Amino acid sequence: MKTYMVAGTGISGLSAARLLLETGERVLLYDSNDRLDPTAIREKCADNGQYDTTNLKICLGDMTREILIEEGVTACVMSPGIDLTVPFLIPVRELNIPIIGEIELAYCYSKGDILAITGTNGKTTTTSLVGAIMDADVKSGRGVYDQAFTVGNIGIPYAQRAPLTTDRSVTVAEISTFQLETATSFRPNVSAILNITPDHLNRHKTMECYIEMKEKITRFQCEDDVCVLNYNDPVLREFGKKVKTKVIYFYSQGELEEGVFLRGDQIIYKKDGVETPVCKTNEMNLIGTHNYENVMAAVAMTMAVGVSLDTIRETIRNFHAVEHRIEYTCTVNGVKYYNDSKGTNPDAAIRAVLAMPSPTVLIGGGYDKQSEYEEWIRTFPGHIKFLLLLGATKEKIAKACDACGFTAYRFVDTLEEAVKVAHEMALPGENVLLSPACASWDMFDNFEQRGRLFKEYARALEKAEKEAGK
Ligand code: UMA
Repeated sequence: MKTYMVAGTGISGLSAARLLLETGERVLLYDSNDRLDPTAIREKCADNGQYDTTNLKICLGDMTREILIEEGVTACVMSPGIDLTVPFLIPVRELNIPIIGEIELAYCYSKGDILAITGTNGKTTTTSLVGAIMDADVKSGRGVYDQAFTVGNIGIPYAQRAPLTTDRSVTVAEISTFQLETATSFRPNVSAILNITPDHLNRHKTMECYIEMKEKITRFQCEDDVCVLNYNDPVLREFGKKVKTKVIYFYSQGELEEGVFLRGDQIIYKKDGVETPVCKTNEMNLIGTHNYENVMAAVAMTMAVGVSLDTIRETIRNFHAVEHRIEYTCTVNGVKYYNDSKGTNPDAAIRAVLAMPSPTVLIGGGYDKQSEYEEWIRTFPGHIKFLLLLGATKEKIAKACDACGFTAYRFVDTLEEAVKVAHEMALPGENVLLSPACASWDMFDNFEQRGRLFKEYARALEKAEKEAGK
């Protein structure tokens, strides 16, 4: 029996701890937040008695060399949200205790094929679509796999599903750079890098480090594996020349000799000189070029593992936008409300701005990831009639607005106030869009909570309108 220190008591840490306890290891579950309640953590980990927590010890606050030695810690499993420069890792490194991430741990206990998706934007949509295609492949009974699992940054920790995988299963994983940082052997059979634009620079420091982290998804892949890359992204187009795996490009701006591309409104898969039409963009429920790219990446990945074109086609046609991604919420007084809480960086938020069909009141601002906002603001003319700013970045964004000559903005203190003011400002036929271009951690637990609250406030307006008999 070995002792693992599992750092972080969020969903990754709890899942990693359960996996280790199930496999007979001892777990020191650690969180630097000493205000947490150890009894509540133990109960959560036990999950209504489903897991035996006899070999679980909980430790909060400071981590010391003495504790690590006393507990006999032999490996440290990190949750992705924890920065690798945190002080508690100093004694861990001094004692030469190996540090891995929850993804790496899960991978070590996982069987079957793995399709892994990374990229700054579109990861969740692409992962959901690939997951849906693999589910349909399994359901068809004539497919390549017996079981499919969708895991990772999308919200279901890989460690939660890894023990269920088999030689005949496939795991579709959304992988963030935070998760790649602590990967030491993670080898997907098919990887995809959708795009790379500046994000999380407060953690990765430079764009070079961030790119290196994204490219790490291919680091342990072999020649027989596949890497799917966006030909429209100059960094990825170049990267395709040096990667040792087979490369399949997808491209929304022109045609390819081989790969998946858009000709007019038709997505085409081309291999060995043979062109196969996949589907038309107007047959899909997703809108915007960025979404067509996500679909093309999904086509490339699932064709690479031999899923039938009929299954791929039918799933694409039935697929809907994921929650918090330009998600239509309701209409109040002729104004459409869209929740794009997952627009957590300027690039993602630009896509939402460009997708708005008529003048829009935008709600932006949030946790400071040291992003630059000028490019986002420059897309406003013709789309955004007013910007309501909240959160830690509101002043920084206001300065960027002034520098770009965009003056139609004002500050609000809460999301509820933002929705109220937006409601007063938007005219029938216009839109209200929550697409903050920032993470949520300054005011909310996560972007999901922020998005759900936005929808709650918008729906309360809708209800009030109905009750008033309008
Ligand atoms: N903690 C410490 N010390 C620290 C910092 C944090 O002990 O210095 C503790 C906190 O007190 C807390 C725990 O760590 O108890 C939180 O761990 P976590 O932030 O890794 O959160 P999880 O709940 O495990 O969720 C993580 C991902 N979160 C992050 O990467 C920030 C989730 O991605 C992911 O869905 C989940 O694992 C399952 O894989 C969310 C996310 O925002 C959606 N991801 C970023 C993004 O998409 O931009 C990368």
